[in-house]
Amino acid sequence: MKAVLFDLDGIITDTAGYHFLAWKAMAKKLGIEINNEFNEQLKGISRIESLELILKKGELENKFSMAEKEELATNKNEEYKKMIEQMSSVDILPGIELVLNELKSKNILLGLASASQNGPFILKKLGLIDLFDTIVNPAELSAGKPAPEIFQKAAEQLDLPVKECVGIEDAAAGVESINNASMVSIAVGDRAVLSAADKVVASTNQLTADLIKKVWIDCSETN
Ligand code: B16
Ligand code: MG
Repeated sequence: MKAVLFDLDGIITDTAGYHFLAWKAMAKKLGIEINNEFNEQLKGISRIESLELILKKGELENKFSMAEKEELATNKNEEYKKMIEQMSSVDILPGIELVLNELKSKNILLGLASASQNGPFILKKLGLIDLFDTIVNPAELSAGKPAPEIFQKAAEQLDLPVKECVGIEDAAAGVESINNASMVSIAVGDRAVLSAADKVVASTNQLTADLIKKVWIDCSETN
């Protein structure tokens, strides 16, 4: 194992609540109500795909031009950015700073494979950006999660074969993306939702360098 590729939202920090508040306010202006349960579907997918789902819920999917949709998405992002401006290292999820440093001390490369275009901004706010060897720019991808491209791109940017990497995710679409890239996958969250992963743990503080390496070894032996 030469690298570990991390998802951001739901693994390194929890921005889902802020995304939800910003989308909820935008949806309300259009007369669409969204709840927490609906928000689950927005995890891991891109900004524009999230907007499409919200418009579909309000049966407004054919009411806006592409330029108008871009404007709605940009407005949501401006609201979201005001919310995440306050983030700091206290917003790092349990055990994450420890495991990043542990992996780093073992000379394992670290990559960010997040659908969020705010990824570098958030990593700076959390004080973690210097630990990362590479960050995939999601704006350059032709297909988001569950397509394998984002995890393949992270491996490519590190000049490593996918077999030397482990991907870590909290969303079903993200686990599918890792698996589609033929990488070892570790998921954090509900086993029922994330059963496609090679290993599922309940909380980020169960992610240790030893556990990640063990999952990689076990999977490499069986393949
Ligand atoms: P932005 P991840 C994803 O991040 C979020 O889970 C998802 O809800 C969001 O729509 C997406 O980033 C895009 O975010 O609007 O900031 O570009 O889980 O892939 O780290
Ligand atoms: Mg996520």
